[in-house]
Amino acid sequence: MEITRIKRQWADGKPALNGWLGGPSPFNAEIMAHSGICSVTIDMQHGLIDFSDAVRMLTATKGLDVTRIVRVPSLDAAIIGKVLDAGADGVICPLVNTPAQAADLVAACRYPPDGRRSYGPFRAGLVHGPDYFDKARGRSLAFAMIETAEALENLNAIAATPGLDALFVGPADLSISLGHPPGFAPDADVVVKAIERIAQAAKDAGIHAGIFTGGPDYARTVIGQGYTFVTIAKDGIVLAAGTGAAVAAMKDLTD
Ligand code: 3PY
Ligand code: MG
Repeated sequence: MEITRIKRQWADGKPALNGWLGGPSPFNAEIMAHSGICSVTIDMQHGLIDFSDAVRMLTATKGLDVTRIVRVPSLDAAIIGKVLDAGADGVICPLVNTPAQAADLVAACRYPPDGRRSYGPFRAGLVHGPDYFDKARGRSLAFAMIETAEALENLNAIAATPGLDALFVGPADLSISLGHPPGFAPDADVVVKAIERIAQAAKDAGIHAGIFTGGPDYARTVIGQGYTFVTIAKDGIVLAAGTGAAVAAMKDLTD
């Protein structure tokens, strides 16, 4: 699998569906990776996941045709390098607010001369092959999260960052930054317009636009706006909803 599944979807002109993992569970990662989803994102920012958990989650999905992304806790070249060395196919970086930060993100993801990533692909070299150095540029995806009013002011300059693959919207942070309650299917006009603008800015810059959604309904709306990487399921939400529905279906016997 030299070309990641996300890139194959994109090459076919189709959106990539992403599953989100916040729990530190290799087995849940494996279950999600078997679901037919195109990619999984291991969330080290708000998830309960540290680096050792992330490594175990990456190894649990080995050999499956699913792209493995890690959302790092912050814009920090050290952790970005570590998750790529551990075999991640890409990085989502929160709170990228300026073109300088976007350039730092790309630099952390790319080996010289394209960036400043240090060489030492301990596990990536094992699973992606001894020619990983040559393949890394084609494999590793860099997503810059647009989730503040400041990022919106700098939107076109961020999108134009050489080497950046995609913008990724955090609708909850974007909403609160614009003065509205957090949510994963925002309906405040200013937020809706901003989300449309972000898709357009990505398109104008020739890169992709991704977003976290609460589920398929809103995902369809944003795909219609041009989003090509769409989180449609999250471990905690799916588990709670599925269990809650089963409990509700038994209510006549239990209440
Ligand atoms: C947000 O909505 O702010 C996010 O970061 C989603 O993960
Ligand atoms: Mg956020």
